[in-house]
Amino acid sequence: MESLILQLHDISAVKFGEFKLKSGISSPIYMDLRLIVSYPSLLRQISRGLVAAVPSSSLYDVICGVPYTALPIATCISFSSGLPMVMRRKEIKDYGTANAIEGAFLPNQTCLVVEDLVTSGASVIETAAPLRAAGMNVTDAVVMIDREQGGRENLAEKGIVLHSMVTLREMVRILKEKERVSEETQKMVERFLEENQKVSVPAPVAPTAAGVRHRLPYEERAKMAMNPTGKKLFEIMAQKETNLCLAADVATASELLDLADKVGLEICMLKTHVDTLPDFTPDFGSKLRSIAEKHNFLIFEDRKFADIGNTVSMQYAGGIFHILDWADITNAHIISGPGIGLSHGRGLLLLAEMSSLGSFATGDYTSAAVKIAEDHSDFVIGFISVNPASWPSGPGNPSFIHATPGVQMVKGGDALGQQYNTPESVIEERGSDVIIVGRGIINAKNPAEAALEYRLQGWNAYLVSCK
Ligand code: S5P
Repeated sequence: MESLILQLHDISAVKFGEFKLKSGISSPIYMDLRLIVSYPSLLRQISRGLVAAVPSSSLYDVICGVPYTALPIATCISFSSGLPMVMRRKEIKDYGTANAIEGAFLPNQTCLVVEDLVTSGASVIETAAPLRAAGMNVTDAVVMIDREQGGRENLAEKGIVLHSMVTLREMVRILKEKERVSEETQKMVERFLEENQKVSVPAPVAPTAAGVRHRLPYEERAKMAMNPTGKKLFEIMAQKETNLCLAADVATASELLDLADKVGLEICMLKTHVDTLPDFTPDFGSKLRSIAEKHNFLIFEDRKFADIGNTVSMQYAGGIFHILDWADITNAHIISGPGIGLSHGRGLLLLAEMSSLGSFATGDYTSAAVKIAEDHSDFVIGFISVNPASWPSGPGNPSFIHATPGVQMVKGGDALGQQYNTPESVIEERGSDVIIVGRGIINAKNPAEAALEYRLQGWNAYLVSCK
């Protein structure tokens, strides 16, 4: 460590004088670690030191350097440790396929944030946000120099543990010991650190191109919706104060009708998989419709159409289930292109993303769903999405609704790749509008009580995100 600090001093990466920091405070010491790119041996030593500063590098699936100074450091760590790296873009263009996070990663992977220097921790927090929005867990950050000015505490508040190679105080002590700075300078730095123990994190600037928009109230969006069913859904949500959709994946039609009546008050929409009901009879649709009218919710048959337009039209209107007769909303994959041919005056949700592990509905595929929706806004009312805040355009056009499955009170998953996020995360961080909850409600001891709890959580998250 001593030799590293002396080398940093040799290349003038540590300067003494009067400097204005990013956080606005003026400091008697300044570190310019951008210089280290010109000194490969230093870069190597720093990378090794950072790896040694975390409890175990095997705890992480990927690493991400805070742009820009820590990018080469993270690259070196990745190269020497074999840990894959992802990159956070600082600017996101509002077109094309630009992602906030570049590189290959999977949701729920744990990402270690790498930084050169921490004062308030704001830069680490700024980098953790899009990583988290992309579905990764960010629990730790490692930094070369901790200025000990509140960064550790600010990061802890955001659930991030800070590991550091050296503190600023320690660094100055070594420089004094090796007669690189005077006692007077050392004292000045120590006094400055005493007086500036807590530098607060500046208030976040609302993301523009990507990230969560400032959410318009559902009633405003009802006025913008092109499709009458989309409009009605927004109106019901505003009137009933609920953004909860029940995924009524129970074993029989009779159980489903019973459950629909019990939780009807709490929901804006009830989602069915009608082809799973062994006791389906032709009057199922009219029975469900009368419960839907009694409690004022919409019916969404989760049919996930995926064939050519002609076949889909037959599957939609005909067959055993006659979905067109009783469902307000259905959904479709975009795999077969825009000609799915469902234009019978109901509402359609496009599957832009899926909640299951390893889903291929990402990146360009998701962007293509957005394009098709824009071109067919008379019938498309929105998307099944998982993290619209991370899309290049963010959640986009407010007349479209985002409905998100994979919701439970705690993060996790099932044995077959389903992945769960909390109502708060789905609405506030991921920018969605509707939480779709299945087993979280139907497997509860008292589904009506559970539905009430999900409704309150989803609604509170919506109110927070409107502010
Ligand atoms: O990507 C998706 C899309 C859908 S519509 N992931 C999903 O889980 N769904 C549906 O949401 C799924 O078919 C199921 O009906 C519901 C989630 O149920 P849960 O029991 O896991 O909450």
